[in-house]
Amino acid sequence: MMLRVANAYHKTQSILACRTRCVSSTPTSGPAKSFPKEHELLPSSQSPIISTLKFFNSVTVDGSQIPTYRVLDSAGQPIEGGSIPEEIDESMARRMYENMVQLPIIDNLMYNVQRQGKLAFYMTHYGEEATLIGSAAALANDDEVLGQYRELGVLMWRGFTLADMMNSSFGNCEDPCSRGKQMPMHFGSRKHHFHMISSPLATQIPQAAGVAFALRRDPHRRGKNCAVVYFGEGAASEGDFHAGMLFASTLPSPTLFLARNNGFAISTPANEQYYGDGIAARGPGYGMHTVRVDGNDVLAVYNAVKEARRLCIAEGRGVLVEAMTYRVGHHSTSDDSFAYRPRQEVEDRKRLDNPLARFRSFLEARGWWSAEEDDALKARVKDEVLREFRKAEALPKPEVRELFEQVYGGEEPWILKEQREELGMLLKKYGDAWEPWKTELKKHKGAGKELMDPKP
Ligand SMILES: Cc1ncc(C[n+]2csc(CCOP(=O)(O)OP(=O)(O)O)c2C)c(N)n1
Ligand SMILES: [Mg+2]
Repeated sequence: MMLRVANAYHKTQSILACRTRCVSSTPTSGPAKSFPKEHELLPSSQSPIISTLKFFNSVTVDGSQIPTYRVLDSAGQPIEGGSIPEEIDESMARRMYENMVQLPIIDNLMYNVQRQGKLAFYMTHYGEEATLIGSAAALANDDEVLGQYRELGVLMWRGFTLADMMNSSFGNCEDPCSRGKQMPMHFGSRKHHFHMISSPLATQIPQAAGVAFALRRDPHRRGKNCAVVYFGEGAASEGDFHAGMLFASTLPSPTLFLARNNGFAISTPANEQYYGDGIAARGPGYGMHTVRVDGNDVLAVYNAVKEARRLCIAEGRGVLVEAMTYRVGHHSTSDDSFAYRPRQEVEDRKRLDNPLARFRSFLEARGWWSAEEDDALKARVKDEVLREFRKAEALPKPEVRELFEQVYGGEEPWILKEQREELGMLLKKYGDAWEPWKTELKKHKGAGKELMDPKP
């Protein structure tokens, strides 16, 4: 199927289908015939004049739903006309599949250990592997990514290791993201051009438009990079979504908006988040090139994001991709989704439209993968995940002083200096005397001594 990026393509068509008659409605101060042709239209638009009263409520010509772009069918075979990107050769395809397989193995372990009380929090990626890896593979590794919280696969594609991921999840002294200052899943890595995740939903969306604007102003990165913002269909109900879209389309800035429409915002189903045709329908409202893609088809996601990125950078403005997928897991470890959706629905989705199974069939049909390799990969990744988990679990928490460091850029504000001194004083007074603090301090590298007796 041809990849078609729409930008309000019905804008003129359904209206033009009516009998049209152009008149000048622009207030004139002189004879109408002296106005140039474009002034024969409504002020500020090229809209033709019609005499039939007609409302519209769709961005397609015939009022149908926005189509979904696909390359592979649900059995992993290319559909008629489906184009396999040239650069997806055996080694690239295997790399993509291996990255996809890694995610549920990490998820299984982390979900279970959280349940055993070893971790504060975790969010799984089940069902969204193709959206994450297909998009990550289509970007340049130095495009700026602003994620929501379910995009670990994108960061790992760029070289963030299992050890990094585990250390960050435990917030231990090797945590490369925030040294324990952030919640688990709130990754960030300057090295990998992946901005720190924030908990308040959708704040990353206008921030991405701003990051993209800065890219456009930078002579070294203008025309080379874009900012990519991932968000859920639930987050798209926030005002910040609209602010970001408007910013990127009017100022404008090369922002690639990637909506992961996984059907749920915690317990609220997608159809209660919007009344229109999903998130894609909003793109043309902001004058943005838009495409809806099958988010469980890794090759379709790859093609769509690659083309979206090209358009975004070539035109220096926002582009919207809506990836249709399904959140197979619970929202997070704080959720039990069977309280609001039938277990059978999840089982059916896993069986009928499984992104991993689809891509594996594709690989096997080409002789690029085998059952033996699959078993070996899964066993190897499982061992690695467990090994890195055990190492990270055994490491102490960061030195207490680190709580105050790397919070703001530039010079340390006086308020942090005061707070650090106050904490040092309190630790000195109660650190050895009060049992809860005594126990807690022992978990930290240096047991808080560096604050109690700071070096001058
Ligand atoms: C401003 C704000 N409101 C509410 C929340 C609580 N909250 C966290 S995640 C979430 C659902 C988000 O759903 P969606 O954007 O679809 O992402 P998904 O979890 O499906 O990936 C909500 C309501 C929040 N973090 N921030
Ligand atoms: Mg969602």
